[in-house]
Amino acid sequence: MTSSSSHLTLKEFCDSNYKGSETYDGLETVLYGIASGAKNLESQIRNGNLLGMLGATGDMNIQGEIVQQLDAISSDTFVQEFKDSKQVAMVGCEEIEHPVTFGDSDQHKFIVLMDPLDGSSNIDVAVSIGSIFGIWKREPSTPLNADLLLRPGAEQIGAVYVVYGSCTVLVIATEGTVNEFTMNPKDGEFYLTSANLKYPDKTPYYSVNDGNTAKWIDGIVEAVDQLREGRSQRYIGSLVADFHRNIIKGGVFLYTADTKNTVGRLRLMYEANPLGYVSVQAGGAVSNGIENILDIKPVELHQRVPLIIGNKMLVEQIIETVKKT
Ligand code: P6P
Repeated sequence: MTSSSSHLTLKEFCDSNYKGSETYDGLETVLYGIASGAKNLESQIRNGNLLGMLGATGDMNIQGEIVQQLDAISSDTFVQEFKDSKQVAMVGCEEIEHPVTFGDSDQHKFIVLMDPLDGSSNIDVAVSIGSIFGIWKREPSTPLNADLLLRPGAEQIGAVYVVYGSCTVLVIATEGTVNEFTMNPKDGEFYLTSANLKYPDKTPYYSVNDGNTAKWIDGIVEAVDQLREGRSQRYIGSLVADFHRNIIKGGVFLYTADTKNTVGRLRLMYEANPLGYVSVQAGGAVSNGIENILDIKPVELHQRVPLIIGNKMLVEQIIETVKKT
């Protein structure tokens, strides 16, 4: 059995991959902040039941959703980590209506868009949830305004997600490479467990909420019927966990527009863009059914988008089927 000592730590990985890089200079501090926040949250999630931290706060967020206690805690945790990093100029967050700004010095080189806790409906039933981050660069002296947040996903320089599941994994994507780290509960350190992740050719799973069938357009009904042939349906209800299973085992996730969610349910800036960036760096694809989501010019921080993401062959198959129907 390999011990943690046989795996690179997150710091060792960052030292060997980002040191001396102009693009990634300072990124390691942002990543350490995400890892620190994830370690903190992991403990609160696992003990939430015992500490009375489950359930709602009674507040409503900008999405019109009831805010769970752990939603608020996760948002506060990562906002503080990014402020303390002194590398992040501005954060856009699912739980916060307006952008949070930290500083406009030349050192504040990054912009982060985040869903601090994805899968809220699963928090109090002991099912996997996660955190999602998209990272863009800020050139020195660029003014901190909404336009600085509203850039296409293709301009990201990195993306990160965390899954608080049977173990806690932190996955980092930068240009051309996706790397998975796993937290050792004994020392709270993240160790490299899968280097250069790529989607497998096999696609045993498809992930969709079948309960929406009556609301789909005909093309999607046909496309999902095709996916059913020779595959198993897996739907966790936490996008980030479904996404991680698909990138490891092979498959596709779709949450398209329907008669109720006419522009889709999931959010462009801090769900589709970061995970879309990871998907593409792992050899996959991401689409709204018409175009590559990473090419969309955003107009609003909390805008929603139809999402088809995963194995490239399956994403393209779904798009072609919809076009023909
Ligand atoms: P539904 C969780 O609330 C979330 O934003 C995603 O993580 C998840 O994939 C989706 O919504 C689930 O939505 O309508 O199937 O419950």
